[in-house]
Amino acid sequence: MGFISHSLAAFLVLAGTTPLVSGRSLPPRNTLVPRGASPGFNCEFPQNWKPCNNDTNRDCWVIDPNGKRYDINTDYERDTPPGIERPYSIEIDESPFSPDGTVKPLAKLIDKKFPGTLIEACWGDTLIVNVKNKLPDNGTTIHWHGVRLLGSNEMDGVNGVTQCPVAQDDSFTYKFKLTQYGHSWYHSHYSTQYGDGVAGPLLIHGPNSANWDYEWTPLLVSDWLHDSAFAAFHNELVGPPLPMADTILLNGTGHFNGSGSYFNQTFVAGKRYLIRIINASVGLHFHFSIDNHILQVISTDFVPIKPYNTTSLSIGIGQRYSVIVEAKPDTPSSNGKYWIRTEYSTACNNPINDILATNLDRQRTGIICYGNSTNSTDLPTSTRTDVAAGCADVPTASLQPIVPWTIGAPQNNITNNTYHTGLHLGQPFRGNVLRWDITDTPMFLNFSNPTLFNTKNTTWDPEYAVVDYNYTDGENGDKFVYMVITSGSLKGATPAKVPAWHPIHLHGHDFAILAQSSNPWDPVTGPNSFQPINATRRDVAGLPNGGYLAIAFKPDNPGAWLLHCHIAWHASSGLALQILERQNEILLKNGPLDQQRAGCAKWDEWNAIHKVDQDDSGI
Ligand SMILES: *[C@@H]1O[C@H](CO)[C@@H](O)[C@H](O)[C@H]1NC(C)=O
Ligand SMILES: *[C@@H]1O[C@H](CO)[C@@H](O)[C@H](O)[C@H]1NC(C)=O
Ligand SMILES: *[C@@H]1O[C@H](CO)[C@@H](O)[C@H](O)[C@H]1NC(C)=O
Ligand SMILES: *[C@@H]1O[C@H](CO)[C@@H](O)[C@H](O)[C@H]1NC(C)=O
Ligand SMILES: *[C@@H]1O[C@H](CO)[C@@H](O)[C@H](O)[C@H]1NC(C)=O
Ligand SMILES: *[C@@H]1O[C@H](CO)[C@@H](O)[C@H](O)[C@H]1NC(C)=O
Ligand SMILES: *[C@@H]1O[C@H](CO)[C@@H](O)[C@H](O)[C@H]1NC(C)=O
Ligand SMILES: *[C@@H]1O[C@H](CO)[C@@H](O)[C@H](O)[C@H]1NC(C)=O
Ligand SMILES: *[C@@H]1O[C@H](CO)[C@@H](O)[C@H](O)[C@H]1NC(C)=O
Ligand SMILES: *[C@@H]1O[C@H](CO)[C@@H](O)[C@H](O)[C@H]1NC(C)=O
Ligand SMILES: *[C@@H]1O[C@H](CO)[C@@H](O)[C@H](O)[C@H]1NC(C)=O
Ligand SMILES: *[C@@H]1O[C@H](CO)[C@@H](O)[C@H](O)[C@H]1NC(C)=O
Ligand SMILES: [Cu+2]
Repeated sequence: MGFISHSLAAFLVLAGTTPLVSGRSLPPRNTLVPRGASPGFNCEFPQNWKPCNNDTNRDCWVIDPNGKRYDINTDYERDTPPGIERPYSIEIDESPFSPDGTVKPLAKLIDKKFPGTLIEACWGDTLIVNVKNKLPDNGTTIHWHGVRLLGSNEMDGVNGVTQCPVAQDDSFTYKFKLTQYGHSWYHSHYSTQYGDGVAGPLLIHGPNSANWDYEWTPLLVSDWLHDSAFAAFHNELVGPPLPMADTILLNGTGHFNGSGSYFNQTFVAGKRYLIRIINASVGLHFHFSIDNHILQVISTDFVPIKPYNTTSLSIGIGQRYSVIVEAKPDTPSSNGKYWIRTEYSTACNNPINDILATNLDRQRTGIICYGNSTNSTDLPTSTRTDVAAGCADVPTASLQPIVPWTIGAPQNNITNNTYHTGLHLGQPFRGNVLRWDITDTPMFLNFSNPTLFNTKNTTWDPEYAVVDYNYTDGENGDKFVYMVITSGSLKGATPAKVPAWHPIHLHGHDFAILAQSSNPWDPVTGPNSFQPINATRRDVAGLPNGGYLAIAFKPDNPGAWLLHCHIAWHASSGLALQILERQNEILLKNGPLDQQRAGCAKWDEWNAIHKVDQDDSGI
């Protein structure tokens, strides 16, 4: 494993140099080479723009010729620095893979790797990613988790909503501007396919709210199944037993039954490391910690926050955190090695009859080595730090955005926009099985008929779970809509739905968390619990078991946007809806969908022969 942070020369700012870009002649531009960037990568700015990010000023990014700063205090929803186009090309293929020493026969990989190729860009750049499908038995799509895609709903990568699945040997080119910075991941939205390996890290360089010396590339923490996720999903419908993870991977490395290996990295005494964590699981909620080290948390999803310190982080599926970890000042005691722990919450994910659950040692996935301890094969002798327990997100009080939203009263009627998630006992749906839902009809999409082909509709197939959000964000872009999502049904109402913990993810927007409560929702008193001031803002938040989650977002992005549980089994079962935002404006902004139409023709042709067996929502 490469020690990226150490192998690169000191941080560089090259003013006024002409970058060598083959086939393009550019005027001289300023460049900034992020310390942990891949070899040859740099951020580019127009001449006369001055990069200002360095070891002692991580909060600054670039200063324009008039002296205007683009920094951690910039409202990036209004101001983005100019960037360049970043072309990438990735290929999705199926092959046996054994990241933990045991072969998974039907692994589906991006560029033959898991995690897939790091896609790296800078704040303000435009990403252009060509995705080729080489899978023998599946279609595919790529979704850009948490990316705003302002005005680019058709690039969201959701089959049945924004496009058809990409057929075998066909490709699709995603193109969109990056107005946010930080890290995330990209993954397939074709049923449970990302659980078989179709996921990779996304890094958008930009400022940070605290200083650090070295940065690591983003780390996917993921559950891993040796069986195919498609087979495992069948258990979600007909189980118990429900789908079960065999092991946990940290940056694609894990161990199982005595084989496999540990992720490892070195720390130099006294240095500060920026570590970027992503929960890329299909079913597990993690508690991340490093024995005897403090995590200084500086971002929630794509949103920079006021730094706060903790000994462990509770991370729901789809959530991301950036943390700065300061290495101990001198050669440490123990044997110079410390465990990185990625323990999963049994409280969030029961019942799991998993040998993982009985053994916390199995949930240690990484090692930090100090100094010459790198040269020994000994395992760490460090002991467990104070690690969070139970099933809950990090309390919102700890997660205060650097640039808060000012959230006024809702323009919608909350009663009309309250949704009850759950499983209707005694009410089987498609396949004569119980399914999770949020609109009383479990989602079930037709791969061949994406919502974006139906934007003239006035009525909708209930299985598309479309909810109409024909609201505006107002002249100043500061008007909000609220949504209340409950776990189980309304207080006292029948028939009851089975409640559970669900990490709720919204596409195309960040949302503010107005309330996140384990009390049952009460429509009369519930709104009194809303706390809109400096509210935590992100794109995934946990819905407490039996409680409610209230969110606010700006309806500023016309399109059809999923809101779904990020437990892949639940989303596939049906726990999803589509927010149809400003229907009249969708196609006007997005153009004729030529690429989608050509892709659908290829898909229909392929599927006419292969006839995929769709037993899930499709997402
Ligand atoms: C460190 O990681 C590398 C790459 O995964 C692996 O080859 C090596 O065995 C690991 N070392 C230890 C001590 O686990
Ligand atoms: C870092 O940037 C600040 C402000 O731009 C500047 O004053 C300082 O000299 C720079 N430090 C280094 C080490 O380049
Ligand atoms: C996807 O591929 C797997 C094999 O890897 C197959 O079992 C499954 O039926 C396929 N599903 C769909 C919906 O294409
Ligand atoms: C994660 O794995 C990738 C691929 O093996 C490697 O390039 C990267 O350096 C690793 N990240 C860290 C922080 O070790
Ligand atoms: C938080 O942790 C950082 C990094 O370890 C440290 O520099 C800082 O002093 C800590 N802050 C508080 C308030 O403990
Ligand atoms: C590890 O061992 C190698 C080869 O023996 C040596 O060159 C290197 O300096 C050692 N590293 C440390 C950190 O002691
Ligand atoms: C590391 O260095 C210390 C002090 O120089 C020495 O006592 C120890 O044996 C070394 N450990 C390894 C694994 O080389
Ligand atoms: C909100 O909608 C509900 C249900 O349609 C209705 O009973 C209620 O009067 C509405 N409230 C307001 C303030 O319009
Ligand atoms: C939503 O609330 C408004 C009034 O607040 C009401 O006129 C409308 O009929 C409600 N819509 C639904 C779908 O209940
Ligand atoms: C759109 O409306 C048409 C005509 O009513 C209907 O056949 C079709 O199913 C609708 N599309 C969706 C996705 O609901
Ligand atoms: C949405 O609202 C606008 C006015 O804000 C109205 O002109 C338009 O007809 C509405 N569209 C739908 C589909 O209801
Ligand atoms: C909200 O955040 C702003 C900006 O950081 C800060 O000035 C203000 O004191 C905070 N207000 C509350 C109530 O925390
Ligand atoms: Cu769920």
